[in-house]
Amino acid sequence: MDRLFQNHRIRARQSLEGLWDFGKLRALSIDQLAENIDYNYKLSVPGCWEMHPQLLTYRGQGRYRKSIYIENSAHVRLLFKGVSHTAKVYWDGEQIAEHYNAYTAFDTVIMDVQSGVHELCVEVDNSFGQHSALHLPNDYYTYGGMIRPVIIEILPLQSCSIQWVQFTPIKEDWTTDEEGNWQANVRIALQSHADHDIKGHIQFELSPLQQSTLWKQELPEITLKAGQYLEFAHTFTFSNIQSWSCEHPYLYEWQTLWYQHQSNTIELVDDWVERVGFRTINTYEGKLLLNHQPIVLKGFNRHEDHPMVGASFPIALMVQDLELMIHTGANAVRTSHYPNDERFLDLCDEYGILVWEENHARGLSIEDMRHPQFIEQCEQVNREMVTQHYNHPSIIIWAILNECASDQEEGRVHYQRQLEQIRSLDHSRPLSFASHHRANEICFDLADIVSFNLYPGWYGDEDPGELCDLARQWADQAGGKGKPMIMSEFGADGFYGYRSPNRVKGTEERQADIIESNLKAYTERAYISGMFIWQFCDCRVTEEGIWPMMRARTQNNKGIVDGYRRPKLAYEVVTRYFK
Ligand code: ADA
Repeated sequence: MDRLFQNHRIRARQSLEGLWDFGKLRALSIDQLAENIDYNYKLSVPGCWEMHPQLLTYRGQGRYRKSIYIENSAHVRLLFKGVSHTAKVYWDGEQIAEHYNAYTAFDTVIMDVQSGVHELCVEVDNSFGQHSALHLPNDYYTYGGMIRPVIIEILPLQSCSIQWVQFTPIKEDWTTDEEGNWQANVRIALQSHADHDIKGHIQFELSPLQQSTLWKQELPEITLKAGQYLEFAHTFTFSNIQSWSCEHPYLYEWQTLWYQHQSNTIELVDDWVERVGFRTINTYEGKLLLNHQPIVLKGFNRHEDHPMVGASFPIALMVQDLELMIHTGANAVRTSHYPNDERFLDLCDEYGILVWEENHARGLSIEDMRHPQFIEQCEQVNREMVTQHYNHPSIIIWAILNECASDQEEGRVHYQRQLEQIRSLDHSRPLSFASHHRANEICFDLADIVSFNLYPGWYGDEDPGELCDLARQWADQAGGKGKPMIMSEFGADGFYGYRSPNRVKGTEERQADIIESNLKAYTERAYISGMFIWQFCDCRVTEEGIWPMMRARTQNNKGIVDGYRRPKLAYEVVTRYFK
């Protein structure tokens, strides 16, 4: 399934996980594909096609096919949690949806589906080219396929469905917390699928996990016109609440229920369950405050990549990554450089791991940012990332545009526009971006937290402490004064198993030395609010572009564990500092 808990108990839904037919598509031109396809392969969904022995390096287009049986006529919702990079969805041969970007979800509703067998096809394209501003040859691999879960839902014909629910915990006063008093602002959206007016009411319920309901409230009856979309918001007050923190990641279930009123009956027709946590996150006088207390983030940059599964992680491997991180004493992870699989975020909520989640953009030059679709594609990812992952208490920072052109006026326009866009979608979390522009950075005034990617000891031989103090000065001079500072990347190559007393670059010893000198400097400095090691695990890089020439074994080898999660020497060093 797509979540780690039952996020619907009333709505009928099923995972479309399994073997799908798959055929490569031959491109006749950029927009035209050869029509006749031989479905020569069977591929697992979710999955990356590179895991198939005959498609190990396939970059291009392909079509997936599956037969779907619908028992009774209904509206059908299809939910794709991640198709890499682009998807065109066909139902009985007719195109019904299109989506760009591997790392955010999309859905589509097919109205009035008759009972019987139907054909669902998904055309997937992981090629680079003019259609794509964000997926480029890069220092990580972008796989092909339906890499995250696909879900089918059955929506009753004359009814409405809950579209989304946003839960924002609020605590105005931390001085008198004995009663566990909290508020929450709750926004929801309803969509009628009926062809006439329908009446009903919403009920909200709050329950600690696996326990009976703590609080419930029924809203007054409303009428929805045929096909009407309706959004509304309420603020509620609760007592006896346990707050969510790293040490006690206390989660509640927030249920939203739609009861439909017929002439003499009231029927529970749709539901939406979220797991929520009561916590606040903000910045104050150079500190990052979680529940009003200063916190220092200690963690890793992590690519969703594994030699056995590519970017399509089963839960067991997500748990393994988190356990390895937690064992070092880490309390945070940065989802470099794209929004992550939501099940990983569910796990972070449960484990109390704090998340810096960022949009999908790495190392774009000003020329890349001039791509005609750059604005639209970025804003779409931002909107989908924030609205889809809004309720995760673990996410405490939204970030954008890693190492892009934030040193130029033309680039600044994009930083400003995107940060404003995210603020308009969510004003409850601080914003940041990771910069490598040192003294030339010009966008720190736009963010809430200043963040530096610096590699002392690896790309240069500066002293990490001196460089860090200098970075604080650069930030202060460039509009970042009074803002918390995070070392968002530092690290070094270390080839797993390459050990040598000469400790040359590339040995596990040298990697451990460099990481140690960085960690020593940052943990000693009170003005540092966070540090993210580059990186958790080695990852594959694209064969296109400069990358194979820059990266031995066509991998970024800076993981403190290798691709198979075997710890390098640096792992123990990190454990000493983080613990
Ligand atoms: C960067 C970048 C990472 C990675 C790293 C490195 O600063 O943000 O994606 O490329 O450098 O390994 O050099």
